[in-house]
Amino acid sequence: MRIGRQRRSLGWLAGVTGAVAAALLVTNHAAAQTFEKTTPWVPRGFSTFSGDIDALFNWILLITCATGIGVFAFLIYFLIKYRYRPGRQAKFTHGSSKLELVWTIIPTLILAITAAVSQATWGKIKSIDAMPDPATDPNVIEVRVVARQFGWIFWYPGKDGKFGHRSKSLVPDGAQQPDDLIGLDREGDPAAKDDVLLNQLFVPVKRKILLHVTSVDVIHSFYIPSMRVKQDTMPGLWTPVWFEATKQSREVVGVTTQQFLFGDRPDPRPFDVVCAELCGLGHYGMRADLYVVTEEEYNTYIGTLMEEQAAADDGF
Ligand SMILES: [Cu+2]
Repeated sequence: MRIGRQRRSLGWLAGVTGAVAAALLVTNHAAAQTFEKTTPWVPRGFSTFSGDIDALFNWILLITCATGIGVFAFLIYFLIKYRYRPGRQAKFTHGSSKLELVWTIIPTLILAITAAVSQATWGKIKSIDAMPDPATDPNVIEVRVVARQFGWIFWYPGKDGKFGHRSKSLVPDGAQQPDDLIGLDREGDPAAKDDVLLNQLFVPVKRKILLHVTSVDVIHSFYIPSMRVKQDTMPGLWTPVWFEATKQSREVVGVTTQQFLFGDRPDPRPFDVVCAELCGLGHYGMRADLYVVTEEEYNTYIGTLMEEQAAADDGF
């Protein structure tokens, strides 16, 4: 009789948990639809793999929400059921092997499915095979990203396609200029002469962009929310990360009234680049802009900068 009542209560709890989780799933989906997103929790994604990441995000969110609701429902149930009552005696139990099996097998299955699903997405983005290779694919654009307290330097290789040499010994005390901050050897290495250093990232739409990220001081995290790209930047290590934007930033974020960048048309507004690792007092302001532009605009703008840099009189 008592067991029967307990089972019914547990059945109820499981039912309520399932219903709340299902309601969450529907609400999540509806909110996403309303804002034309694949998940309502982060900005809209515009890289080739953002949909995969969001699907994974939604799946993990559903599981963790259902688990959280279930755990709290049980907690409240036990709090009420076993509250203090005069004369009630504690009962010793050896536990239940059946119950232990159930709560071991179910999470194992959930974790195994999550691992299998995320492995497929991970492999598509992070595996060696998935990494774009500029040596075999000339369409890949390679840019280096250097993080520092508190800003970003985007380093383009120049017309020769080669990144110049850099040395710690070329970094003066209190360095402020990008060249100094990364210790670029403009005078000693011909490959460095035409390298272009910017504090904004320009890339053409629908091209594979291979970034190598590093830091000159502490650990930062290079994050482009709209591209679903996030990578820790480690001092002394170049870490590859890539993305391919599916839309120009002007199509998504619009344009400004200025005509500074491309002369004949209004400047696009950029996507955000931020630091996602608490890295010091100025962390909040450690951001940059990502302009995703047409192939032609990219070639004109970056090409001009590279030529200007190559022709620049270095003054020595
Ligand atoms: Cu940072």
